[in-house]
Amino acid sequence: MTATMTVTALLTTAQLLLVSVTLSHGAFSQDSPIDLIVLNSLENTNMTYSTTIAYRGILLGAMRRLQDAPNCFKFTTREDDNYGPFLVSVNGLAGNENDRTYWQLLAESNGTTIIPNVGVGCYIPKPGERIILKFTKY
Ligand code: B12
Ligand SMILES: *[C@@H]1O[C@H](CO)[C@@H](O)[C@H](O)[C@H]1NC(C)=O
Ligand SMILES: *[C@@H]1O[C@H](CO)[C@@H](O)[C@H](O)[C@H]1NC(C)=O
Repeated sequence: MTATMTVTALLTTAQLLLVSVTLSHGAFSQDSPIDLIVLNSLENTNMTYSTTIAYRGILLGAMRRLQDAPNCFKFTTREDDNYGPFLVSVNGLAGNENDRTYWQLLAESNGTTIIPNVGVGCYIPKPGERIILKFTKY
């Protein structure tokens, strides 16, 4: 009898914990699909890749997952003391100071394109957003 009550009490506590975790974190969400467009604005070429993003995950995670998958997407970053990873090259093409070229980060949704004010290590794509890595000049 007492044993049964203890078990019931324990179970209830476990269930309460699960409910409170679910409430504070939202449901245990699955990764969502995300499109990544690599655009070379100087040569007018583009490639679209599909990958997944974790619930409120950073863009860098989706890019690493894509790089590890069997396709041709490759990128390199350089660590900046203040702002984290700076996107140096995509698919072998690197920006450089002499030509004043770089990979710009853009995000497009509902036909509107924004320029995020953080880099790939901090940006959290919204569901349904298309991420554009655009090789361009500054
Ligand atoms: C100039 C500049 C650039 C130039 C740098 C190249 C150059 N040779 O000049 C260019 C145009 C390439 C650039 C790009 C971007 N930038 Co910028 N940039 C600046 C700016 C105006 C001055 C930096 C500087 O020269 N400091 C003086 C030198 C002596 O210090 P430094 O440490 O050597 O500076 C280097 C770093 O700042 C680095 N850098 C510049 N921008 C960024 C962005 C990120 C994410 C990283 C990791 C490093 C980095 O490049 C500088 C030169 O080597 C600052 C704002 C400011 N007033 O400080 C924004 C700033 C640093 N940039 C910012 C951003 C968001 C970007 C972009 C992500 C924008 C985008 N959406 O594409 C991209 C980077 C994309 C990528 N490839 O990863 C933000 C970073 C904020 C944050 N918490 O992440 C800042 C603070 C401006 C803002 N919007 O608030 N940027
Ligand atoms: C991508 O390239 C195709 C042709 O290959 C072109 O029709 C399309 O407009 C390009 N998209 C962007 C965003 O530049
Ligand atoms: C895009 O539109 C949908 C539906 O109108 C909306 O729910 C969503 O928040 C919008 N996205 C952005 C980034 O504004």
